[in-house]
Amino acid sequence: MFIAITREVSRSIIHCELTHLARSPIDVARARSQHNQYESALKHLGLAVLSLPEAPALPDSVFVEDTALVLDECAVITRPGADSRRSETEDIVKSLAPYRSKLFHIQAPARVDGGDILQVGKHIYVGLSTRSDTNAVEQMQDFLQPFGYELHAVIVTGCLHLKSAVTQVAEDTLLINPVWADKNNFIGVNFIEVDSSEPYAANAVMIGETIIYPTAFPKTQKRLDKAGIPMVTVDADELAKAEGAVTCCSLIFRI
Ligand code: CIR
Repeated sequence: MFIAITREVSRSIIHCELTHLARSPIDVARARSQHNQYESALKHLGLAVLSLPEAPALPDSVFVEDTALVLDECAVITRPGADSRRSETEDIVKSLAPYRSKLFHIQAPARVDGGDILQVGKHIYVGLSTRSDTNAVEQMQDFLQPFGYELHAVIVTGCLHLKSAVTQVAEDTLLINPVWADKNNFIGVNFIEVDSSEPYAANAVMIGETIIYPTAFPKTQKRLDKAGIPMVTVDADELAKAEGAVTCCSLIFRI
């Protein structure tokens, strides 16, 4: 059985961090409604959803993915790259404690956001972005090597996180924007490229054989349909104004 940890959209999301996007007004009620739709999609796909209460003082706290990497054997609590997001991990540590007895913590001054961590089987790819650094990759390598994981640093350019550029959409297939991350980094996989007019289209949440995918990218969606990837679509454009995509809004793991 799988569980998804989510967190209600903060009323202060209008003060979110932005790196590659210009600030535009965010309708909190609409963002919450889209977030509910996302949680419903998770439940529809058979996940238990542990929905944490809103954190009014933490604008970006809906993006729980950035706070941890949860594997079958253990979890790594990140040290988010943006100062304003550091304390988001506190409630996540408490929420994960019942599910994982072994929690590793990234130590300062290393920084890493979960959005930069892509697990494909025993390969763990970590984006070197404005939020994540090689020190964090080295720490994760030390934590996770004993469990048989292999860490790979991947240079990311033009977007916030590695998972803005590439995510897994089938056991052996990655959805990628090759302008933001080089395909040569990834071992033993096939690729579906995003339509070049939809650069933000590479972010999908894979649950079993199905993906949760935003409605905003019809051309790339056609490519996924053609490849036979089953999907549930959600509207996520209000959350996208905060530079968040669909993977960002949950921490999914086996219980
Ligand atoms: C930030 O800049 O940190 C947030 N506004 C967006 C984080 C999105 N998270 C993700 O892609 N994993």
